[in-house]
Amino acid sequence: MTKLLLLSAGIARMLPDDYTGFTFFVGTMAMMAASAFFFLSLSQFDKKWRTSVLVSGLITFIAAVHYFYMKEYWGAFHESPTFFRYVDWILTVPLMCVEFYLILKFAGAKIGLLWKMIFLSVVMLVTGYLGETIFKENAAIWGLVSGIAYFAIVYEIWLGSAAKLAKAAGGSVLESHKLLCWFVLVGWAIYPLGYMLGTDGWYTSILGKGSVDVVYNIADAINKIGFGLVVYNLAVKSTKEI
Ligand SMILES: *C/C=C(C)/C=C/C=C(C)/C=C/C1=C(C)CCCC1(C)C
Repeated sequence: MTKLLLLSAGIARMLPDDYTGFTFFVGTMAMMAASAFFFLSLSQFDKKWRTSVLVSGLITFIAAVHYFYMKEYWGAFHESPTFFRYVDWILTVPLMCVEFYLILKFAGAKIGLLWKMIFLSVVMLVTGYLGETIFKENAAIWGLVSGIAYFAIVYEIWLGSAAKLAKAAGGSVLESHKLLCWFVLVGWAIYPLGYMLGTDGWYTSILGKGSVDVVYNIADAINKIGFGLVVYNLAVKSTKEI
C-alpha cells in the first residue's frame, strides 16, 4: 500500500522542471516505439538478416522494460536507479556485441571474437557498477579500469580482428561495421562523461556535478536505437541486393 502511494506520488511529482523524469518518460516511449518498429519489420527481410534485426528489437525491448521501472523508481524516490540501469546494460551491451558478430559471421568471424567482446563488456560494466555503488570513494580508479576495457573493445573493432574481417567482407557489411564503430567510439564515450558527473574524483573540480541520468538516458537513446537502425539498414540493403 505504501509502495502504491509512493508510486502515485511519484507520477504527481513529474513536474515540468524534472528533466530527469522527462527523459526517463520519453526514453520509455522511444524504446517501445523502436521495438515495435524492428519487430514488425522482420518478415520483410531475407532469413540471413532476420536474426540481426530481431536482436536490434530485443535490445530496445529490454531497455523499454527497464526504462519503465527506472521511470517509476525515479518518480517514487528521486534517486538514480543505478541497479536497474546496470542490469539493463549487462543484458543489452553483450547483445550489441552479438550484432557485431552476426554481421561479420558471413565474413568468417569465429565465436571466439564474440566471447572476447562479451568478456570485455562485462569487465567494463561490472567495474563501472562497483565504482558507482560499493566503492564510491575510489570511483576514479574503478572508472579507469572500466575505461581500459572500453578501449580494448574500441581497439578490437577499429583495428583488431573484427576490423580485418569487415575489410575482407567489403560492400555494405564494411559500411555498416564502420558506422557501428563510430557509435562505439563517439556514442559510448558519452557514458564515462555521465559517470564523472555522478561520482567524485580528480575530474570533479573540472566538470562539477551533474545529472548522471539525463546523460545516460540521452546516450541510451542514441546508441540503442541508432545501432538498431544501422543493422536495419544493412538488412534492407542486403535483401534488395539478392
Ligand atoms: C545500451 C547501453 C550501452 C551501450 C551502455 C554502454 C555503457 C558504457 C560504454 C559504459 C562505460 C563506462 C566507462 C567507459 C567508464 C566509467 C564507467 C562506465 C560503465 C559508465
